Amino acid sequence: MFAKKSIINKVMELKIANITASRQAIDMEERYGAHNYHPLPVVLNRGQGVYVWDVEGKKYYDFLSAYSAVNQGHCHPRIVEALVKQSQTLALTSRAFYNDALGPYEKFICEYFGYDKVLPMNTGAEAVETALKLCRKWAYLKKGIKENQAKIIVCENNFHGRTITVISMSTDPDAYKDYGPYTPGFIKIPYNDLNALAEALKDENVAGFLVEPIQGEAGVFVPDDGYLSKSYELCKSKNVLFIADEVQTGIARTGKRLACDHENVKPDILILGKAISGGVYPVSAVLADDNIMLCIKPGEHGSTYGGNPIAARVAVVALQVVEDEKLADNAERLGKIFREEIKKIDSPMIELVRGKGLLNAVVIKPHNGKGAWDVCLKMAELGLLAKPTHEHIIRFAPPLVINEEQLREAVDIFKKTILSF
Ligand code: IF1
Repeated sequence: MFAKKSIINKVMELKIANITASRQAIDMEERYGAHNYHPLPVVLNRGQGVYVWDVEGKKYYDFLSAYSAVNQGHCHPRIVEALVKQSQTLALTSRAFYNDALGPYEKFICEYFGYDKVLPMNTGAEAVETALKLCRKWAYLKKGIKENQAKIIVCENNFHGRTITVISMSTDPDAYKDYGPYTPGFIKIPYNDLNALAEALKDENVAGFLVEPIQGEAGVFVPDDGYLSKSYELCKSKNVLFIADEVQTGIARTGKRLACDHENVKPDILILGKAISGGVYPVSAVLADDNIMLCIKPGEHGSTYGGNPIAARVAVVALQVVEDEKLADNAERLGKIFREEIKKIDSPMIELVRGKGLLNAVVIKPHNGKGAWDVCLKMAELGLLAKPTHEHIIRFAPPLVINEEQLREAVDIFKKTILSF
């Protein structure tokens, strides 16, 4: 009897201790960390494949994948091995010298996506900034637009990162308010509107059109079929560069290697980030052919970490894993099942489900005073992590290594949650 009692006490002690551990971690972030996020009250300490665990040892399905940076699954062994091996050999040289990892990576990624050259950076926002600079350079050196007159068309409700120039393109007050003055030279048009694009392209000073093939942050807005290919044609007819931000939609997320592949569009400038490294290291890249890329000369752009040996080795393996494990096909197949199963749930809380591959979102209609945030809290309790964007939209984006059984179990958790309100 005594033994049993002490075991129960031990378990209780452990549980309280661990809850304290969560509380401690949250309080520490609250006290010492900037308050630029409002996370779900979950403290994670382990990730493997489609699963993450919290400090209480509770296991969750991760349906955010660090905003599509962990497409290959958490801590993929082959990618981690590349990270560890290179970090114990040569971590950073700066580009003042050559290193033996960058060339092979550049060759690999250029052949993988079919471009002459790559400019390696670290974060998605840096890659977007690089693409903007490249487009402007090309405008002055090749298109003949007058100095400082180049304009770039962007879409309303875009999300391309958090730097001052990037938020100068934003139409979301949360992203730009009280950060002015803003970088000039951007024309904002409605997304998925070819007439608006054709109208904006009448301006002779337009150098480029920057677009997300699917607007992720806006709430997974999938444009009409043909929008990308027709936009591309319109740009070509006006000698304007088509620039695709595939930071979130790329690397097999939407069921193809790139979201542009659904319409056989080859962007003039391709922007990649996030899952290019499988989530183990910040890696981003800008790809273009020589007539554009060689407009930037030595000393005209760069970054301390851009193209470092660790990023180079990690990215090669992370991209190889996407091919070897056929992640695009898996995303295509399981994405269809996800949307079909969600549509079968009969609930006044589900307005609609939309997406492509395993980049999906469910629009929640508040019910009995409960909304998307409450759904996410309840799903977390039941072992499924997802987060709302723009109040009523929940994005569902699991690692692309998920299998059908795991996907169906996660859908069941969502269903149980919705029907519980
Ligand atoms: C956050 C979401 C937000 C991106 C696209 C460039 C970047 C992103 C299409 C910049 C980054 C991240 C940023 C992160 C949350 C997440 C995100 F859309 F994925 F959900 F914010 F909108 N282009 N998206 O989606 O890449 O500099 O972050 O590496 O800022 O909270 P980054």
